[in-house]
Amino acid sequence: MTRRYREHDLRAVASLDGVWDFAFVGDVKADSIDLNDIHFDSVMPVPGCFDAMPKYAGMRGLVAYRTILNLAEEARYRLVFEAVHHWCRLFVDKKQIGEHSGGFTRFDVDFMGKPGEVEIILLVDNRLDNGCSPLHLDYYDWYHFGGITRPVRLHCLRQVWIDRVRVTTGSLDPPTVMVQVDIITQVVPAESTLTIKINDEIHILELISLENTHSTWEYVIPLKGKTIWSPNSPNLHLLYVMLGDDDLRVRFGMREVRVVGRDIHINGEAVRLLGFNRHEAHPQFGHALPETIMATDVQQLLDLGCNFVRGSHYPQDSRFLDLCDEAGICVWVEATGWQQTAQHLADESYLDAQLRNVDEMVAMAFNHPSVVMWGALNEGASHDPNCMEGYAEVLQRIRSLDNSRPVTYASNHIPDGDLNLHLVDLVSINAYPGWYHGEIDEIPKILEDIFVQVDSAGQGDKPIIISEIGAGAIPGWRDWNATRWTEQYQARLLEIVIRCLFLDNKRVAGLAIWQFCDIRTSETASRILGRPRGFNNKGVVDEYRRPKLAYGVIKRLFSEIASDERNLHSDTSGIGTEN
Ligand code: ADA
Repeated sequence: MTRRYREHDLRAVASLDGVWDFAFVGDVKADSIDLNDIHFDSVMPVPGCFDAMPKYAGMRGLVAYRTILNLAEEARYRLVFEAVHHWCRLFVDKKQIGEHSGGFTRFDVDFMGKPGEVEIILLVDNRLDNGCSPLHLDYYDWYHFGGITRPVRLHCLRQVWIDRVRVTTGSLDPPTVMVQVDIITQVVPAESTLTIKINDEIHILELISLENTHSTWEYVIPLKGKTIWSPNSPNLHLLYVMLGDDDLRVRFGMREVRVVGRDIHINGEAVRLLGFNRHEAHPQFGHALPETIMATDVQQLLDLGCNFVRGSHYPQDSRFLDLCDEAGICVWVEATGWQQTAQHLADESYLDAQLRNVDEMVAMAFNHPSVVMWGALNEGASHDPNCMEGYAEVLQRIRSLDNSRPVTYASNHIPDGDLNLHLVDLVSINAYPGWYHGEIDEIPKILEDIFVQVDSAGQGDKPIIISEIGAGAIPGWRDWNATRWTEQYQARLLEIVIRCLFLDNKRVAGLAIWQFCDIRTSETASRILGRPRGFNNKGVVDEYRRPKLAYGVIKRLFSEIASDERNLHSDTSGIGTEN
């Protein structure tokens, strides 16, 4: 797994990426499987989506992955999976050691190993079955690819190890960070020397006594002279923790994200967030995007003049967030889900899965400075009184894990009475004027009506983000009548939307166009019949990242807005200097 910095110098960590043995087992229950009967007659790349490969395209069922490890010593080993879709059960030498439900999030499983070869088998299930993967449901508007979709690593742990490090900006003036080091020890009491370095300068060096198996050590570290992170100057720093013969390096950026009236402030300055919704999907790779595609996406987002991306509708790959940290692209990271109903939120197993997904989302993305807000419950039934408890529980869970970032959800119930807007720091609205409702010349009026609704709901003092808006365009389809589905219509609609939101009036704090790239949608007839080609065609690039007509329009307009903002700043910065 290629993170953009080395996470460990002392701890032995091996990448298990490569080609594993593979078998498509079929439409059977995992409990009914005898591992000895599995015939591994195929191979599969890891990371990868088996159902994005021609041989298994479109197939759903139970599959099996196998690899052989060669362990050097007797120790506690930790298998770290960045994501498996969407359910898996793990075996070491045919002994079950763990299980995980839900794709898009990191999880780990430990086992005690002895020197020599061990066999790892993963049973993986990509079926859209509430039984084993409540968050992956067939009515969603994206194709749920399956497999070991992100990198896998094998850690060798010592008696005492660093389990997690969190870095939070304390203040910018004077610059300080708060560092929390979670430590686990197999033996108590224990003593160990803890060292914390930032950019190779030692800030903490102390002998610590560990009285409990799990403990968290907190430090406030002054960082005079250290540069801060912002979209225009994405400065990053490396924090290295050493604990006896274990270690962990994390990368962070010092910055503050605040909601101030109707604006979003980063480091005390109002920012206009301009960008897109982005699915992690590609016809050839499914959800298992190689770094090439991630880098291509970031290059194009920057080329378009974006400083913002909403990871719709699930937690994003850490490698993509690394690239956003470096590019200064602000990210809305969102828990997995789509148009949840009261029934979902009242279902204990669903809510448990959603809360666990939130826990894993925050744990994975916590230290990334590019992550400027958390989201969840995309277009859930937030107008239904029966959902209010579920909304409060999910959004409160996020806040309990991180109170340093604003929290929101994308609502498509603003005109018809959203009941949960009091729970968010900023109001996010999904609206499709000129596509699903109204005609293109009615867009300004429809948007204005939505803002009036926000005001009358008593939420007008909060920032507004248009979290989805757009139109479909079949790649390459241009026609003299330029109606819906043509590239001309999409370009024209987005021009009207962007002018209305940012050049004619400046009510909103941000925009995430729906969407960056075309994606395959769910295969159910009810979904696919409304999706030409079986794709959601609202991308401004197609699924292979080839630009449509709208690409050039957006690039021009985002650049116009940026120069407008610069002039505005230079004008205001000039105020008072003329006598
Ligand atoms: C909704 C949903 C998106 C997508 C979009 C569309 O806003 O949040 O995931 O389905 O509609 O294309 O209709």
